[in-house]
Amino acid sequence: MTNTTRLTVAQALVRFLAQQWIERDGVEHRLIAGCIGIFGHGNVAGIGQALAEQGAGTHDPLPYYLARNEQAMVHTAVGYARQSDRLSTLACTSSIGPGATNMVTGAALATINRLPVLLLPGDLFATRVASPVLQELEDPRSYDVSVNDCLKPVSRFWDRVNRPEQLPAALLGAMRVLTDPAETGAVTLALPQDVQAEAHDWPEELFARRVWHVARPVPEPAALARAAELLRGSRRPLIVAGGGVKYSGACAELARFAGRHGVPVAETQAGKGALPYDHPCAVGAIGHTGTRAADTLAREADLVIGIGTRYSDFTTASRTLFRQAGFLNVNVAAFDAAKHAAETLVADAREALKALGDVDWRADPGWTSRAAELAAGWQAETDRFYGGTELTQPVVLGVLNEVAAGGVVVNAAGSMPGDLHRLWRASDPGQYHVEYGYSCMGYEIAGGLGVKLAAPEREVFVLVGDGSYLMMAQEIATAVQEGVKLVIVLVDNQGFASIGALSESVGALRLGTAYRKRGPDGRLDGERLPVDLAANAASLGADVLTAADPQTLRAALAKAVASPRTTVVYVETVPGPAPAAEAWWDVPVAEVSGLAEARAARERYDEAKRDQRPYL
Ligand SMILES: Cc1ncc(C[n+]2csc(CCOP(=O)(O)OP(=O)(O)O)c2C)c(N)n1
Ligand SMILES: [Mg+2]
Repeated sequence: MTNTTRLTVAQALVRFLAQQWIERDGVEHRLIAGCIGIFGHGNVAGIGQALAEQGAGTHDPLPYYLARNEQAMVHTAVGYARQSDRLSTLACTSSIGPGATNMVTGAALATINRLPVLLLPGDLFATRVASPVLQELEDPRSYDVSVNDCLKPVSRFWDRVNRPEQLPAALLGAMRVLTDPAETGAVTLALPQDVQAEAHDWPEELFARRVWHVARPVPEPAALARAAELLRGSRRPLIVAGGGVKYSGACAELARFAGRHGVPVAETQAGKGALPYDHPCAVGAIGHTGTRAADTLAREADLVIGIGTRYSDFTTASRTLFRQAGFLNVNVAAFDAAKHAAETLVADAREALKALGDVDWRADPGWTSRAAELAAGWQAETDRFYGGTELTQPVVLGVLNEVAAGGVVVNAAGSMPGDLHRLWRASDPGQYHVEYGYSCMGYEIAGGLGVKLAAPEREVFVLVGDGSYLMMAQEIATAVQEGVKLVIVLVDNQGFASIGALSESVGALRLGTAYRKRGPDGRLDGERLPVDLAANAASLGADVLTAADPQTLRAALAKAVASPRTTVVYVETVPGPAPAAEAWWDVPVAEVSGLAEARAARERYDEAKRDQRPYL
C-alpha cells in the first residue's frame, strides 16, 4: 500500500512546486523559485492559506511576492525566466475574474517570447452550488465556460483541475511543458475555488524531489549532411542569432563557429549580446531596427543561417531583407526551424553548432573582411550618435551604456527598442533584455523586477518611456517593498515618439500620439499636460534624481548605482539625430484617402511592397 498524506489541493500544489528541480549540463536549479500574486476570494483561502502554512513564514520553500497588478506579475515572472535562460521561473497566483483576465496579456507575452511562466488563476466553483458567483461570466450557452478560457490560446498548456484526482497529472503535464525548450511558454492551471480547499489523500511520491532534465537534442545525421552541403556551397553566409542562442548557452560555441568559418553574425532583439559587440564577426542588429552593416550584408548574403530565431517581421524587414539567400534554420522547435522553407536542423543550438563546426569550409575571405569593415563603420556611427552634447535619446543611451557596463538594460516598447538594438554595446549575453516579441508597454519596470530577482548580483537598468511608465509604474512599490534595487531611467518626451513618427509616415497626422490637452481646434494638440512623473515616482517610494544634460545624467546615474535604493533618474529628452531605419516594415497604408499625406504615404508603401517575397 502506498503511504498517503491528507492535504488540500492547494497545499498539495504548493508542496509539489517546492520540490521541482531542473537540470541541464549537470547543474540543478530550482524550477519554481517563488510565487508572485494578488489575493482575492478566488485564491486566498486555497493557495493563500497553503502558502501561509508552508515553512514558518521567513524561509518558505516557495517565497511569496506581493505584486500590484496581475499583468505586471506575469511580466516579472517572464523577466525572471529570461534572465535565468529558462532554467527557473515564478508561479503567478490570481483570484478569479479580473485578476485572472489581467494575466492574459502577460501570458501572450510569455508564449510569444518562448519563456516559461506558471499561471494559477482561481476559477468558478466546480460544484456550481452558488452560481453565479461574484465575477462569474455566465455564458448562457454553456455553464462550463469561465473567463479563464481566455487563457487557452495564449498558453502552451492549459488545464482546469475540477477534481483533486486530476491534480497529479495536471502538474506533471505543466512541468513537462515548462521545462521543454521546444514547447515552453505560459502554462495555465485553472483552480476552481472550492477544489483548492478540498482535502484529498495524496500518494507521498507526489511530493518527492523531482528533477526535470533539459534535453540537448543533437541533429539527425541526414539533416546534418544536408546542412553541411549547404554550407559548402555558400560563399556569402550570414548568421542570424536569435534568443535561442542565449537560452541554449551556445554563445561561446557561436563565437568559435563564426570565427573558424569567417561568418558574420547579426542579432535579433532577443539574440542581442550573443556575441560581444566588438567580436570580429559581430555585425550587430538585423532587420527593420538593424544596423547598416547587418542589413547590407543581409541583402547580399547567399545563405542565411538562422539560429534560435522565430523570424519576426522586424528581423526579415517584413520579408524584404533577404534577396538572394536560401535558409538553413537551427532551432529546437520544429515549428520555428521550418520557417521560410528552410533546410532544417531541429536541434539544440549549442549541439548543432558543435556538429556543424566540423564541416571543412570557409566563407569567401572578401565577404568576411567586408563584414568587418561595415561593422567598424557602424561603431564609428554609434560613437557619433552617442557623442552629442544635447540630451537626445541616443545621447541618453550613450551615457547609460557607459555607466551600465556589466549591468543589464531592460526595455520593451516605444522608440527606444530600435535605438537600443542598433546602438547598445553589450559585452555579454546577460546584458541586453529588450522584450520585443510582444513589445508590451508596461513590461519594463515589472520585467526589470524579475530580472533583478533572478540576478541580484547585477545592476539592473530599466529604461522606460513616459507612455509605458503611465501604463504600468506601480511595481516600483513592489520593488521598494522587497528591497530589490532597480535603476529606472524614465525618458519623458510627452507622448509616443515612436507611434507619432509612424503615424506621420502613414498619413495619420500624428493624431493622438502626443500627451497634450484638447486644443481650440478640438484636437489633442493643445497645451502640455501638467503631469509630474518624477513626483509620481517619488510617491511610490523611489528616490528620484533629475538630469538636464549629459553631465548631470552621468552624475545622477553614478549616484543611482552607488545607492542601495531603487532610484528613478528622470530625463526629458530633446528631439535630435537618431539612427534611421535601413530596412522596411510592413504597416499597411490607406488605399484611398482625402488626405494628400495619406496618398503620398500609400505611394511609398506600394513602392516598398514590391520588394516583399514569399520565401518559398
Ligand atoms: C500595451 C501596448 N499598447 C500599445 C502599444 C503600441 N505602442 C507601441 S509604442 C507606443 C508608445 C510608447 O510611448 P513611450 O513609452 O512614451 O515611448 P516613446 O515612443 O515615446 O519612445 C505605443 C502606444 C504597445 N506596444 N503596447
Ligand atoms: Mg514617450
